[in-house]
Amino acid sequence: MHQQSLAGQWTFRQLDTNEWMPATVPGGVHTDLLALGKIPDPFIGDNEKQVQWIANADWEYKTTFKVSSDVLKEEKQFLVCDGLDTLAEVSLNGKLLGKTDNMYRQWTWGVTSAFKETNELSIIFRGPVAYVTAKQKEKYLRSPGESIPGGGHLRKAPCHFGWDWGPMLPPIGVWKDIRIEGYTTAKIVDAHVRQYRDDDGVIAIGVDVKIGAFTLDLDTLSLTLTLIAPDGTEQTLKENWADRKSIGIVVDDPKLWWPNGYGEQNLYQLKLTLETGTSVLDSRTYQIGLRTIELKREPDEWGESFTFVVNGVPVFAKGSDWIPADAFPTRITDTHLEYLIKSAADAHMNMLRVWGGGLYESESFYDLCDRYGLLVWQDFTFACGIYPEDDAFAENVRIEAIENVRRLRHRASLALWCGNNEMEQGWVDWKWNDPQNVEVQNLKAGYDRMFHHLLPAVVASEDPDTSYWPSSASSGIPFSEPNGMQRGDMHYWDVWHGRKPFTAYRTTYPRFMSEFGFQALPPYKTIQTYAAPEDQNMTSYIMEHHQRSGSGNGLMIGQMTDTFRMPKNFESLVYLSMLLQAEGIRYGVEHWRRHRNRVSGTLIWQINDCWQVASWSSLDYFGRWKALHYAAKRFYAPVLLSVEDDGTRMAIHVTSDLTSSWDGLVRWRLEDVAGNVIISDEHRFTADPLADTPIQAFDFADKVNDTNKRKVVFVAELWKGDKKIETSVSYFAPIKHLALADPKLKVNVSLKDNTLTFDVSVQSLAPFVELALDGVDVVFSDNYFDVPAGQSTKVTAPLPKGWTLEQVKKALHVRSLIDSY
Ligand code: BMA
Repeated sequence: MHQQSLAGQWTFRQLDTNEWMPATVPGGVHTDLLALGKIPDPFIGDNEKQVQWIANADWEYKTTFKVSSDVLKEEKQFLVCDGLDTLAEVSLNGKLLGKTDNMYRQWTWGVTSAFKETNELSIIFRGPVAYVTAKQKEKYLRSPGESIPGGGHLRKAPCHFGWDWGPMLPPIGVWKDIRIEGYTTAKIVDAHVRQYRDDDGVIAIGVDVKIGAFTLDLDTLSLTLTLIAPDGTEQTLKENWADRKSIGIVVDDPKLWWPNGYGEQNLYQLKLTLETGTSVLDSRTYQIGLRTIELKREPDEWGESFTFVVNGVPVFAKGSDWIPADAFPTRITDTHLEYLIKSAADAHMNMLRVWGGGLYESESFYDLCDRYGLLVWQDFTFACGIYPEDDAFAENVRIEAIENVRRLRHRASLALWCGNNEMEQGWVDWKWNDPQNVEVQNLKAGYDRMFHHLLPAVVASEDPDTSYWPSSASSGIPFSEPNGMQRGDMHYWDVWHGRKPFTAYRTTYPRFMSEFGFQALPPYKTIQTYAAPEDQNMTSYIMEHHQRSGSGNGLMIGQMTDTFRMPKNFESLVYLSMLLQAEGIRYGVEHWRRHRNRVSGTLIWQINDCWQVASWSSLDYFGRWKALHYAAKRFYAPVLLSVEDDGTRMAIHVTSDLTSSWDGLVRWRLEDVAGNVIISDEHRFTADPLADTPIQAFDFADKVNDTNKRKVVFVAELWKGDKKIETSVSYFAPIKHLALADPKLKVNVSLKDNTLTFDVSVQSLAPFVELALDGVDVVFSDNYFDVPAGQSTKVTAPLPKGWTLEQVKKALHVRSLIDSY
């Protein structure tokens, strides 16, 4: 077989104009126009509004090419488009090959004998907004309020039409690789890699193969399976194709793959080759991990469990929900993806939910999840709206599902297939259902068919080794209490959308919390990229344009004044918004981890952004860590110290995700903000594996009263040997009422082997110490941390490239809570 990529420099024009302009493929109209300086950057200010016409217009992309002799020598040639976004008409040398209507499908056309010396490939793209607007007039489909209506008519990422964190900029273009493939005799049509194990720990890999043959005599075909172990050792097996439809190999000395925090991410490379004699006809490669993943749902005293069990170990899922990392997907580089996924792993996350309003992600994404040990909960790409119910739509989705399940089912990281985002809740809880309306009832029947029959059937036949879940959130029983606490997963939005205080988290005991969140502004450096100085005000037109969740900025301010004092300026407000988010989510996660026998995981809405915006993300569009991401690194630690504070009562807990018991020491003090100790003690303990261990509980009612409660704090420290691992500070009064004094922050910076150490010490309590370097982004080992009176904390960071220690000292900025007012 031979391939020839057609990616690279093309030309494009707005249809029916004569101005052909240079284009990049894969790419899209917006990014091509932007590169030419024809449109302003839609992410800055409100430029988004000026470019709305683009997705209403039609566009044509064109390339001319010669076919390589290697490809031409093959018996058959195919044009393969891995992704066309979305309504495309593809013509080769003036002849229409076909029309497309699904960005998630791969489109292939036989083009044997269609080539000339020089060939012209043209792809016309119809404006997606014009299309859905017309369709919406024919048949109304409910869509999310923050989006261009009618997106559900098109198999295109729902969030492309806008979301409550995303711009309305539907991309258009060739968004994945495009190439000519040539084959002779036969090709591999499908290969299903599966794992088999017996009770003695013997693991075998089996591959079920489907061959597409152009020649009837298949006796000469052979299949070779090569398995390369993590240490590079190879095992090979060659079989005559005529004898078998599958090929299998017993793995010598198997090395298991584990999620982050539970063991190594051992990965095997598997290569499948189809040959005749000595010539290779086709081949495929797969990265796999040896593991079992089971979604355990068993009746218990609270209802039914919802626990991911990996290699027999019940895992508390710690993670986030993932959205597309750029509103223009072809701009996402592998380097940036790795940075984001490594950031997730660095914060001790072990699961990402690829949310249904976005994409089936790229191969690079899943490669990275495999390597960093992040389990993937994969939604099918449907979210928050109503979709057509006709047969043609269902068939389009069926093919899309088969293709994507086949593409991803071998992945070590793949933990779950899920039907959609929040659509069952829509039908049950959000008044979508209207029993009187026949049209609506047909659409509901369409939902039932799609998510309770069609998609589970695809998963059962194409990937029987992975569980299917109908919707997030769901109880697993169709249309029955989809967002309850007895069974299934839960999305909890009473905090934020429902305006409840963070303490409401402690009233919920989900079996698995797959979404909950609170917004923050992005870091000030990021705001500066979209808001001019005169717009840097929370309720300015531009700041509200970069806020898509209703009155979100007001919500942040409301909750901010419950917790903190009025900030003295805009930069302080940005800092407080990030602290508020970090505090709120910490409060929830610590509670749910303390109840890990009942709650089996928490996924924070959301880890990333697709442009610069106020949102629930912990990493902003540029990947900058908000205070929440640093907090996640602490509250998702394998051994968590937490204090359940309730008035004058303080209960110390240690929650462990380790598989063996852990000996440690807790030191605690009741002291004032200046460090005068009222009472202190220490306690040795053994934390049980995979459990919460209550350590000690106190009621300080006799020591803390209305006169001193704004000065007294409870400090708990977690120690292992002579190493202080974590410090937790709890309060008896709202933080805004604390009688803080200037902490006299001192930072000593030193450098060794390209690692900077910041030794932060204080005289009196400094909550939420923030370190920052002017002019450069660095990820510190910790940030936005508390330093109790008289204490010091060491934080490290890599030395920025080309920087000296002196430069770092000059560029360093430090602040703590008292500096915000
Ligand atoms: C959930 C998500 C998203 C949304 C988020 C915040 O509903 O599934 O649709 O962005 O809440 O509102």
